[in-house]
Amino acid sequence: MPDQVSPRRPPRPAADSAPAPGPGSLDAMERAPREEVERHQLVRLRRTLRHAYDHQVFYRRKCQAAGVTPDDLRELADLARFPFTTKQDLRDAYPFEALAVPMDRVLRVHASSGTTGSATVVGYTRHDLDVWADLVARCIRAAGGRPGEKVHVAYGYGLFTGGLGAHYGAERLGCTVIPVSGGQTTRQVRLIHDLRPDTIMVTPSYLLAIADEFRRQGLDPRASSLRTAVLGAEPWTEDMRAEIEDVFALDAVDIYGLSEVMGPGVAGECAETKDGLHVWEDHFRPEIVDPLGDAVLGDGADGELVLTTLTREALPVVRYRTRDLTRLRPGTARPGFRRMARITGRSDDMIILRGVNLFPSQIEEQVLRVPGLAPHFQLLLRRPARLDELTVRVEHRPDAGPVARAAAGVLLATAVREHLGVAAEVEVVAPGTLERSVGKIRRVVDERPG
Ligand code: DLL
Repeated sequence: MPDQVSPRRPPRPAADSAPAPGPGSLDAMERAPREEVERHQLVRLRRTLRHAYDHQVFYRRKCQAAGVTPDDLRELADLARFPFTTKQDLRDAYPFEALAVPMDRVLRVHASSGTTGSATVVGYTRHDLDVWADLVARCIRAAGGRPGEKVHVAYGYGLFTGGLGAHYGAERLGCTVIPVSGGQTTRQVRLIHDLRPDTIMVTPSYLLAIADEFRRQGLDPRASSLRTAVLGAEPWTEDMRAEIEDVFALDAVDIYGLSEVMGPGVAGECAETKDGLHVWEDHFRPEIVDPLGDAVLGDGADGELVLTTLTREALPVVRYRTRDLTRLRPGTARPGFRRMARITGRSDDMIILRGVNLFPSQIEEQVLRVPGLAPHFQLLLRRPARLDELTVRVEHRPDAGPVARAAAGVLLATAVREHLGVAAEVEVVAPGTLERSVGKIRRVVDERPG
């Protein structure tokens, strides 16, 4: 069955070298200078504030309490005077209270999983679905995908926005979609082998599980047809990018989004620079604020990402507190849009261990730097006596012998202590011991009482 295609494949044409405007070339806003993007933002922001104020009862009440009306927005900086929207606001509006259009204009709903509380429902008009497809198409094209290619979608289909969001974006770009959804890993590998997709859209953790399954079936992932992976929905690191690119011989790029604001496609990374995600600022206005307060921090500062939608009809959100931690930098491959650094984690994923703040992504970085360790790990939090204890349970690579395994455990514990400032127990376990996720991975198992 193995067909040894060379992993070195001819480069695709650059997106902006396409001769005429069309699905394969950059659209006008992707080429626009910063001033033009901001001019659009101001017009669209005024419209959004008016729409939210007039049609979302909860947001109007918040504005009234803060003493502002949409007319108070004269320039973009005035946005800082408006109240935030929180996850709790949307929960309180469950299921449909936050909708700003009559239900008969809502063509689809999605919902967040509700793992950190009750679910929130989001709705889309035809126009919202159109914009969403355009923006995911932008992300796939920025990642290297081109019209006429095949895209394997292994994000879950259903209320989760990953599967259908990726699906319609790939179609919009003019690709052939293979709508597999998550799970049934044996079949994922069979389909990749037989249908020969160019691009895969999946969570990074599940792509690693797919790589394991390739090897289990005696297939070399590097010999697969895949050239691009568009990965998101959970935090991942530069070291993980290097691992995935090496395992599959492809370009792995980041895609970001959240259901409350749209779904995947709020921001996407460009394959030619791989330097963070350009926020599609013709449709979203990002800000960085103090995660513990309300102050807006300048570009370049680390903080919580706050997003305002600029074109959504069914569910406009003004200054939504994402809890995702990142920073903003000027654009590179798309100079009119700012870039966000890859998300280090969510403020609510942060582990506070004996006073030290820690994100699972920081452990991931250390794990991937230790020879002999596989990128499969779990963090166990326990409180056997009065103090919290952290155990990193991590798989060794199949080819690591007993000496390498023992050394790897010691190396990881030392690296975690030296780089992150916490003492952690390390348990090195056999390949395949830890449960694989088929969607978003849960890294932390919290066994502390209460
Ligand atoms: O995860 C949408 C999505 C699907 C994005 C597929 C990308 C690809 P939610 O289920 O609402 O929506 O979860 C949103 O996931 O606030 C982040 O904490 C996290 N997240 C999403 N993309 C990334 C990423 C989708 N590229 C939450 N890096 C967000 C890190 C991400 N975290």
